[in-house]
Amino acid sequence: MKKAVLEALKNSIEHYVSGEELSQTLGVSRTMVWKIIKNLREEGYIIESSSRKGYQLLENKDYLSQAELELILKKQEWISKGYFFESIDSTNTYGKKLALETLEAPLLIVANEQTAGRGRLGRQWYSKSGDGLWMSLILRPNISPQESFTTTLIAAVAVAKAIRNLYGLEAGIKWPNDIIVNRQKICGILSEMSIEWQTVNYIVVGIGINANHDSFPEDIQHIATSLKLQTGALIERHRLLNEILEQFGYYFKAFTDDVIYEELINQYRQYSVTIGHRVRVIGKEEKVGQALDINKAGELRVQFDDGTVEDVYHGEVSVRGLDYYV
Ligand code: BT5
Repeated sequence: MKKAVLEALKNSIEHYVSGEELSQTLGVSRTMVWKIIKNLREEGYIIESSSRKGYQLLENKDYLSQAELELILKKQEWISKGYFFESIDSTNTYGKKLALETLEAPLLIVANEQTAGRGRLGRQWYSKSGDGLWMSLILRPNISPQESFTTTLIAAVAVAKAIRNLYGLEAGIKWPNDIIVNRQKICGILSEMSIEWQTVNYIVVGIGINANHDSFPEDIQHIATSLKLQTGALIERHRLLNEILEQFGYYFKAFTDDVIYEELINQYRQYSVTIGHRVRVIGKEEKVGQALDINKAGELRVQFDDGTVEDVYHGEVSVRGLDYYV
């Protein structure tokens, strides 16, 4: 019912809808309508009311809620179900738990705050309440573990494209999993998978985007930025979420469609701020060279200064750009 009221308010955004009309079209009492409006306000929606004219939802605000998620999923039919949390430890951790309970997929998890957001290799992900878009998708593509990097490619291209489309910023991809704007990190991606009998059982793709942060903790302030800091405007996270899912849904076909896969990898190359640049590869030893390309498995081809050429696997190394991002 909450979704229906929200939908009705959104359909006549910035115009009043009378309580009478809402109660008649939805078949509930006016008191019930009032209770739902009260509840939506508690979730952060700015709804004006007038005893004569009814209710109106104000545009250009940043909304995230379960009802909002359901409205988005009406448009994103490729996702089976969505879960919204005001606060959670980590959407990826929850995703892994959920993947053990149900075979349904794709599923979407979104949180307003993470209390134990995770990066790769046990690193922390700063996930303050209300400021970011913290989300995970549970996917069950029928692929081998070797093909799993495609999910990270899809997520990276989807986020970079969404940021370019909505805000006109030149979002770039730092191999393998960071999205950067003006040389600073605006988004990180964490893909985790479960393998059984040499096939992928499920993949949880976590995406964290800094949206409305005005500042960051001292230890990351030199590397992190947010969409608000870059655009100077409030970011409507529900719009951003919808655009990312729109792009993700398109490239999700890359698992089964070779043409889309080619398109995906070419788009990744085009957005890459690593390919064509000097890099320091930090594995068992540290080596410096020139990043040449990525291959179909998502490995980075590097020509080291000693003349050797190697395909570097993302799980094993850290890469620092020497003439670009830190
Ligand atoms: C990542 O790891 O960049 C992956 C981050 C994935 C976060 C999402 S949020 C939804 C889902 N649920 C989770 O629990 N995680 C995923 P990595 O490449 O290891 O980078 C981590 C490093 O980035 C840290 O060590 C910090 O230096 C830096 N960092 C931490 N928080 C940041 C932030 N909010 N913005 C920019 N940089 C940050």
